[in-house]
Amino acid sequence: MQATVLVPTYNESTNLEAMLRALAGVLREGDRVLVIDDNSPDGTGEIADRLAEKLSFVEVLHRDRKEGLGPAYIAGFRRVLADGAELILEMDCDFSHDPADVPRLIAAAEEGADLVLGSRYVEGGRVGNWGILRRAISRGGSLYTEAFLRMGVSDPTSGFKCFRRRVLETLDLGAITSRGYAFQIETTYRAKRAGFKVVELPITFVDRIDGSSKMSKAIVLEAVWRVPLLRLAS
Ligand SMILES: Nc1nc2c(ncn2[C@@H]2O[C@H](COP(=O)(O)OP(=O)(O)OP(=O)(O)O)[C@@H](O)[C@H]2O)c(=O)[nH]1
Ligand SMILES: [Mg+2]
Repeated sequence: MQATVLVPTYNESTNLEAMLRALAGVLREGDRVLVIDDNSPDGTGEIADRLAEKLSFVEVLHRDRKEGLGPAYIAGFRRVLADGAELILEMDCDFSHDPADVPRLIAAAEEGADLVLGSRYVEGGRVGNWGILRRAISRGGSLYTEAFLRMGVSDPTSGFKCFRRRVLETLDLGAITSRGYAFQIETTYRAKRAGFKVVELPITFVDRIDGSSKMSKAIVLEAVWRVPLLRLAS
């Protein structure tokens, strides 16, 4: 199945080239990468264009401004669905997600999962070098989400995912308005509710080494108020 990896970027000039080269080493003939850049002030968009000229598996989607991960991914989903992608992956550009895990996510989808989650909190999963506060937010977020949504998912905020095309075709992308962590929770919740098979695979997640975090209080608060409301969503 043809796979396209979506890599959203905002100020990832120090990471992008290394990430694309790492993906080149694990993707198969015909697989593609779409970089979704929100007009990064550090020039990531121009670096992406330059790399796309050299690397034939890379394309770039430029957006005018930063609106959060959710709208960036929705724009990316629409683009790659139109281009015929069969498997659509989400992945951060900061090496928190190991490119070496990409083939395992793809394989699990090819073996029958509709949505594969790279999970820190299933048996065999791990979080490296994160401070106590980030660990607590992430763990607390998972427990909070499970308390309201009862999805049976250990790591609902994970941003390392692989969707089968039919999942994204079925979800009403226009109805998804979450921007941060809530976006990851919402897409998985909607997929589960539509009856799709969700599988979690253990991953080791590490903190970024280069560049700066875009995590904010607003992103956490958005998840806090949105999660209970998801149950009411159409
Ligand atoms: N296009 C786009 N990409 C974004 C936006 N916000 C974050 N990203 C990218 O999404 C990925 C995850 O963002 P991070 O900054 O790592 O956020 P995080 O993983 O929540 O936080 P840290 O791991 O602490 O850095 C990275 O590749 C970012 O560059 C955005 O508004 N638009
Ligand atoms: Mg990150």
